[in-house]
Amino acid sequence: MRSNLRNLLFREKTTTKVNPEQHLLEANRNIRELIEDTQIPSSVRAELSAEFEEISSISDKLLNGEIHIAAFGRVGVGKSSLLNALLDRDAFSTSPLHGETKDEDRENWRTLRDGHVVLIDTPGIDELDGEEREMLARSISHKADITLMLCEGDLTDSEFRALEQLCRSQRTVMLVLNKSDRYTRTELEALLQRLEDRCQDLLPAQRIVGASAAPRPETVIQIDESGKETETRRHAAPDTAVLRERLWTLLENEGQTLAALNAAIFASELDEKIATRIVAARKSVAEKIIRNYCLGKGLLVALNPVPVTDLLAAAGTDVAMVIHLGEVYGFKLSRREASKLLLTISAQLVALMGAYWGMNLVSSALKTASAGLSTALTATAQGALAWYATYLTGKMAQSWFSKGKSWGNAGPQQTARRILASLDRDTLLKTARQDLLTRLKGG
Ligand SMILES: Nc1nc2c(ncn2[C@@H]2O[C@H](COP(=O)(O)OP(=O)(O)O)[C@@H](O)[C@H]2O)c(=O)[nH]1
Ligand SMILES: [Mg+2]
Repeated sequence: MRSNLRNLLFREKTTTKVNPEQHLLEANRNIRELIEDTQIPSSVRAELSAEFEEISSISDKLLNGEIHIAAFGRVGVGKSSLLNALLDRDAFSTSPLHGETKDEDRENWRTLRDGHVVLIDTPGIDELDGEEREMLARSISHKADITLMLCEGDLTDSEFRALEQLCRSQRTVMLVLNKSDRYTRTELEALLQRLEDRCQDLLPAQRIVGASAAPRPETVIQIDESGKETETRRHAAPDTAVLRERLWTLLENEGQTLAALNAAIFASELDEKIATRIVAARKSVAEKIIRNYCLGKGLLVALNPVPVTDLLAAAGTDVAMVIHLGEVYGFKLSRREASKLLLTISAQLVALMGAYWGMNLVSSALKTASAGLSTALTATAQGALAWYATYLTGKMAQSWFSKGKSWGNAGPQQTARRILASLDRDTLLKTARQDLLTRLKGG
């Protein structure tokens, strides 16, 4: 563990119920565990790469003691200008035209005792449609410890919804009424009051502040002794004093606690999300594998005129499929173990579907009798049965692996019944036939 992380763990004392030290430890442990989990096969890792990237970036952020502040809001409300005003330099490009900020952009702001503060600029929310906007809001609130939601007047409906979404994510949000220079003092006070009223269920009043990031130049009229008027334009300095003061107090008092809490919330949300995604990813990879073996075995049976070879080669295919499926669930099976599992599975399937397995054998026998004469159609029908049998075998094996190499409370017989009941046999056989015919016709 790096020393700044250790400092952070033991320095902060809090009176609230949540324990940030605990959260940070937990968050970091969860994050590392997920990254290093060798149980997750590489094919599944590939499907989860975006999530893994997010985890590593938040983990790095924690280790470096970074606190992120992101500006969020409609195009042209002055997000880039406000961050520049905080930085005292023009780091982010601004424009009176729409959509200057295309991607997320970042700059270092200031240094804290045990880390530093990073400012993050984002594209405008109104250039994205509903779903994209929601995704942006979510991804920003994941990464940002403090989100500055900017507006330039009363909130529009979509601004209000975006603010609600941000606040719901349990992170720290400040609402900044920018371009205050455009209002008289009375107007400004009334506007701030209106925002406080509208947002009273979302934000405490001290989290709502006015600012002028890039006020318009002031027109100064001077009258000389002769009574002649001259008009000059005077540069107006940005006013972010209240915002700075509130932000700084927040950072000094709670900065690292916020970062730790944020990481903890992030990690637990991600944990949940990843667990579900891993289950889903394994399922879809397994399904693809099963389908491939179904086709392989179906073709083998359909094309091979010698039934004994059919069966032997087919058994070899099943062993390979079971070993392959095991890998997806993080188990390395020997051929012997795979064969043992296949014996259990086929015993169940034979018991439950005697007729079908019988038919499979009968059609194999038929094929011998009419050696060389079998039409594409009978060959396909036989292949389709082999396809279907492989599918059931694969599903049984998948169920066994997904319960950690066990049949669970249900046992193999119940499992077979459940799988059979959940599948639509006729549709699957039709799929099998089409699958095989496409391949046979295509060469
Ligand atoms: N009057 C006034 N104009 C501002 C203020 N802040 C930004 N602007 C102007 O608003 C326009 C859009 O600013 P920009 O920072 O690019 O907005 P963004 O799209 O939210 O990043 C620019 O022309 C800025 O000069 C302000 O406080 N007062
Ligand atoms: Mg911008």
